[in-house]
Formats: sequence, structure tokens, C-alpha cells
Amino acid sequence: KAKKTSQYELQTFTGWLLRKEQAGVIDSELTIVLNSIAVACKQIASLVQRAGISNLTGVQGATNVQGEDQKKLDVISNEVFSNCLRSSGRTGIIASEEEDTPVAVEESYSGNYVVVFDPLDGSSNIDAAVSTGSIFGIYRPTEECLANLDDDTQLGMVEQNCIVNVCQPGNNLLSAGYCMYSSSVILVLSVGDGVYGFTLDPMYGEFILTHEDIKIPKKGAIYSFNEGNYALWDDKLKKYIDSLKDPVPTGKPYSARYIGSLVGDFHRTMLYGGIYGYPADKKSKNGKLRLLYECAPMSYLAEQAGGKGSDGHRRVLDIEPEQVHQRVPLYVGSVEEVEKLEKYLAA
Ligand code: AHM
Ligand code: MG
Repeated sequence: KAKKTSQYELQTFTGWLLRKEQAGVIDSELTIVLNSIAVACKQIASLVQRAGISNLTGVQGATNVQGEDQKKLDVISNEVFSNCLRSSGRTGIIASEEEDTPVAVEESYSGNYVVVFDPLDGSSNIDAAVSTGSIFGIYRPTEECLANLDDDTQLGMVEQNCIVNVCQPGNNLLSAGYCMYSSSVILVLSVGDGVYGFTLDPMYGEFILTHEDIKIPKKGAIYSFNEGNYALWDDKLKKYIDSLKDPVPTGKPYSARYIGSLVGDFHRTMLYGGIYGYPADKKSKNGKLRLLYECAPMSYLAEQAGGKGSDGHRRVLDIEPEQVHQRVPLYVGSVEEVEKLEKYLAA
């Protein structure tokens, strides 16, 4: 007999995590890390919402390792994220878009996880109060106790005479997700058994389960690319984009939607279907988005939701990163849309 549910029964994120733990999907350590990420997201959400009032718009005056202007909120969000992970006592290494190299968390706990994140993605939107988001991925440290410790490439962190490998392929992800700061604040994540979405209830201050087992529609007539770069794209990609605007054979061309905020554009793609793309072009040979903390987490979520993430030729999750801030082209969304694009690029 089905259990009668009360209209007042809410599933909070914490309650959901505990159920996943009871079911053996995640362990208690990962529960703590995910909880601390949710706390960081709540804190960033409130900073973003009050940015105009608290004088947190505008640039900080510094550039990050990738030469990009850091917004005040980029720097603060990075600190918030790092602090929450640090105080969880379960994270050993963190790698962030805003840090030059991976950072070891020196606490009494050695920490079981490597967390990669972009604390405030799409921050160019902040000053206009348009959507932004945080993106994260969680790995188990693969300790390779290499003899040669002179290796100071960005491949890993030297810790206790071991190289803890931060640069792992998306295939190794234990969990990934994002939090979108928009008309509502939504935390979307996967722990390897589908994708779940939680909306922040401003009255309770809790993330409440609102999107159970999200599945990306198999196809969707929306494309999300920065078409301002059209002249810099290669001919195969131009042909693909041109085909989407051709009303033959369906009678209706595709719709263009582009916020310029990966989390917002990806979230819409998850719910409505379609394709999001950030291609390579004549100026940016590998595109703009970072493999470790942007492309791999989004591709993992897409696959968990029955969609696809590709660099145009291969699965993003199969790509072995060589550098922390490595960029790759990204095409992600509905299976049929991503496959259609791959066919054009392979032609
Ligand atoms: P950021 O990490 O510096 O914020 O850059 C990533 C953002 C993505 O959110 C978005 O998809 C893309 O950059 C937009 O770039 P562009 O302005 O070139 O279209
Ligand atoms: Mg980013």
C-alpha cells in the first residue's frame, strides 16, 4: 500500500543526503562535503542577491592566472567556497578557477576528497543582476607515490611525499553539480544515480527537493552559442549553425537563447532540451571553458540525465586533463542534438 504523503512533507537536501547515505549510494564523508558545498552556495546566493546594495559589484583590480579581470564577488565567492570545504574537514585538495595552482587544505584531518570548482561562473553578468552560478566536481585522490618529486608541473600537489593527482578525467567523478543564482536559487547535482534539483526556500533557508530525476529531452530546438564569434568558427561549424536556422524540413527554425552564463544556459538546456556550445575558434584554439571545473561537471550531469557532453569528436568525460586550467571545446545537451553536431564536424 502506497504511503500517504502529507502536503506539509518536504524533502530537504540534508534529508535527501541522509537517505542516499542509508541506501549506500554515498558514504558519510561525502555527505559532509556536499553539505558544506550547499552552505557555501547559500552564502554566495545571499551575497549575489545583495551585491548592488553592499557595493560588491565591479572589479577587484586583480587578474586571475588566466589573465581575466577578477570581480569583487569572484574573489569573495572563492573564499567562501574554500572556507566551507576547509571546515568540512573532509577535503584534502581544492582546485579553483580563481587559484593559480591547486591548494592543499592543511587541517588535522587529511581529507578524503579532491574538490574542483568555479565559485562564481558567469560573473560578467553580476553588475546587471543576470543569472550566475557555482560549479563543482568531487574526486577521490588517486595517490601516486612517484619517486621524482621535482616534478612541479601543474599535474598534482606534492603532499606527504606523494603526488595527489588533481587532474583526473571526468570518468572518475564521484559527484558533480551546480548552483544557479537566478529568479530562484537552485542546486542541481548527481552522486552517480541520476540528477536531482533542490530549490532554496527563502522562508526556511533550506534547499527543498523540487526536481526529481531530471532527464534531458532527447531533442530540443534551442541552440545556445555566442554567435558573435561566427566569423572565427570553422566552416563545418558554420554549416551546422546555418542548418539550424533553415526552416526546412520542420517548418520552423531553431530558437537562439544565450545568457552568457554557463550555469543558466545549461540549466535551461537540461529542462527544455537543445544544445549548448562553446566551440574552438581562430582566436581561442581550445574554446573558452575549462575542462576540470566547467566542462567535465556539466558533461557528467548531462550524461546522468540521459544527454551527452562532447568536445565535438569525443566524450568530454574520457579526456585526460594535462593541466588544471586546461580548456576544451564543449557541446552539451540533448543526445540527438549533440550527435547531429558531431556529424557535421566529422563530415
Ligand atoms: P567565467 O568563468 O570567467 O565566468 O567565464 C565562463 C563564462 C560562461 O559562464 C559562459 O558560458 C561564457 O563564459 C560566456 O563567454 P562569452 O562571453 O565569450 O560568450
Ligand atoms: Mg567559469
